Amino acid sequence: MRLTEEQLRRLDEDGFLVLPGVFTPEEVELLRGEVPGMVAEQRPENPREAGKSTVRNILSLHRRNELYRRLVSHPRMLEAARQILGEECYPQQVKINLKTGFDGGGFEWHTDFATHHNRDGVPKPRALNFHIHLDDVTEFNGPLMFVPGSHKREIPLKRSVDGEKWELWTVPHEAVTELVNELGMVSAKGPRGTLLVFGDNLLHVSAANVSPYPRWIFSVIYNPCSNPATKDVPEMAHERDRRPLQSLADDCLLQPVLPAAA
Ligand SMILES: O=C(O)CCC(=O)C(=O)O
Repeated sequence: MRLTEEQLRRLDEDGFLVLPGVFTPEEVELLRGEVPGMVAEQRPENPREAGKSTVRNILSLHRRNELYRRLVSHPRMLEAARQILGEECYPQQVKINLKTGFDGGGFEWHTDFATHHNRDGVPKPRALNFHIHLDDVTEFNGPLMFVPGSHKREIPLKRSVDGEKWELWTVPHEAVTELVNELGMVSAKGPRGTLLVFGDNLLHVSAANVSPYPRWIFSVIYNPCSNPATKDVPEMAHERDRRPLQSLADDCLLQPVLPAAA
């Protein structure tokens, strides 16, 4: 998928895009069908909500599941990422944030680059976050909220922890207040199949899910091959295979998944 000039202009100006209907109901159903089996697995790539047994996110999906391996190379995301970046990229991190009804915690105010740089040693804020709504995301189940234009500002940081133990660099509330007063906030709502694209320096947040409804969002972070991590972090946090991704066919999710050869 190629973005229009207008979409590229909005991404540059606002720092994000919300594109409904990029993935079809049939594709989303297939992707959703793979989730319960992965959530049930007991493995370090399924970190829990702080102090709870509820799984917060499921990571390294492209290494665990054939459909998600295809999804990271889907042309509706990968070609748009290459168009924006102007170069080849690798999937830095691949996950679903489950934000389970009643139990799913929020994500503090942050920019992704702060963590990518300080924790992973990524040199430049060039990575792009592509999200797909696997549930209808409404005002009730904890949508992401963006501060448009914040990616062009200098933002102070502090080190904190997300979920059980993940390092997350957040933004002090005084700085958030100033930026939100000036630039406002946009809530990234949209039905299943909506695609969000946002850059590494965009200030964002999401609240806890106090509704009964889950809020599954798939996320792949595409980082240019010329901008790899320089620190040694677990593979589920930052992919070690930094070879360029190759696009698959547009109908790749609809093709049968054959049983692995014995
Ligand atoms: O899933 C969420 O609510 C937040 C995700 C997020 O902050 C991120 O992907 O950087």
